[in-house]
Amino acid sequence: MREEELEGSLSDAVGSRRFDGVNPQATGVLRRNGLKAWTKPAPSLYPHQWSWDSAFIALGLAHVDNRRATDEMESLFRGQWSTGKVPHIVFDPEAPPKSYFPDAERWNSSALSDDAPEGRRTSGLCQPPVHAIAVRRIWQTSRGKGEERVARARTFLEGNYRRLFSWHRYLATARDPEGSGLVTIYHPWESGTDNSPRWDAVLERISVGEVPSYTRYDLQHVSDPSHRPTDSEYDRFLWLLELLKRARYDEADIYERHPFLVKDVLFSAILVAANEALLEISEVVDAPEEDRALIEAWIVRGRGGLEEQWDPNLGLCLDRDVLAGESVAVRTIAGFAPLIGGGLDRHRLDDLLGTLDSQDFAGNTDLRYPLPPSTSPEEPGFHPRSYWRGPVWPVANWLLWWSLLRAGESARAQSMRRETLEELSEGGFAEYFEPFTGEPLGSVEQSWTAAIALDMLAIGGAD
Ligand code: 2M8
Repeated sequence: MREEELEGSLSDAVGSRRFDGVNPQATGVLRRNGLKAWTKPAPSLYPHQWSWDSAFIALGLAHVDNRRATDEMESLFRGQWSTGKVPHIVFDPEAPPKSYFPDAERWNSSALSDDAPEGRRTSGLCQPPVHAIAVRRIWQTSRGKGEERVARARTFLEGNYRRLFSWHRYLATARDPEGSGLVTIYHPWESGTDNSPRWDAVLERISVGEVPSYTRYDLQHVSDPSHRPTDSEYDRFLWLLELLKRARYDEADIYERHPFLVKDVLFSAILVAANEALLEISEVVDAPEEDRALIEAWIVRGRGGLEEQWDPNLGLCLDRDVLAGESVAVRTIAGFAPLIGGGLDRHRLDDLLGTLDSQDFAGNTDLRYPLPPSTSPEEPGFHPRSYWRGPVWPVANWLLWWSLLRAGESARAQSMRRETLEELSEGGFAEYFEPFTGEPLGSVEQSWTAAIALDMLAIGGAD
């Protein structure tokens, strides 16, 4: 199904009987996590504004409160750097002290870089660019809701188009000096799948230098430390942060000497899908023809880059370790990147669906629900309770569900939607779930889990 048809089903959004209770509960989670103009990713584990969480939150809010959805995005964009980078965290100066580490002081980005925004404290990294997809959803949900609301949405699009364009241009240039179509990340935090075994080999190669002492606060907010990354992973995360600070967050400097440079296929595929959304937004705001030509070229280049990383043996797309000059052969949900990037021929689509349905992922017979674990249970680095090493993440299900819809795979998409909503009905809006038992793990009341449920419910389907 193409995005326009998907949009058609949005307007008749028939809330399904079976999941009647989910909508008010999800709305309640977003209301409780909401601050004045933006929403915390979780009640206490994440007390600041996170980039891709905010985009998913806006996508969900678009169905229940358009004004809050636009505020969410505008508030995040106030943290944008002059290079176009949208930082992965915008810090809340009013967050309780000692509630999250690394904090604004540790990043120290406004003192170290002239590119950092004025009046806002942010991290120095970025995260996958879901934002244009959310902005398009805000536009779509305003349609048919009266002239005033459409006019307000159009003004919002006009006010934010340049920000989105410069964000995507930053990714296509500073993060892809090779012109490969693939985005280079500098840190596992940029991928959003922080402790995934995708990064193990690269991290292993890095010798950790002296890291100023630190205290982790994240472990206070989960029932068991095994849900979160280990201390040794944190030492590596913090060491990479020290190196980025030494480079004063300067892109050229980082590219020259940083030990973690990886072409992230999931990030890159999200950029392709976001560029499709940006192309539609550019038409609404009547952007210059040269912008549109560039966006179209980024889409073609991005899809080409993903195809280059296809691994026929694993039936997945693989990240590329830039410094080692080789692909990272680990089976994780990131391998479905070409499905998210879209525009596939039948042959490649069938390859991916075969892998999705296999014992490696959603076809694994021991699963509580037929939903893909973040890392394949067949991988040596798999861990069913540890964060991005195996648990099922509803937000990842959303990405695959939405991509299946766009690919015209409606039966599979329906199943992904139904099973995700079943899992949430049973386990609540947890951050992630144990794949074999369905036990909720990580934070409770995770905002993006609630947000994707709202989007799935609004787009509807036969349950
Ligand atoms: C997780 O990442 C943060 C660091 O950015 C953390 O663990 O402290 C990831 O799941 C990331 O994808 C997400 O954006 C963030 C907030 O939900 O939490």
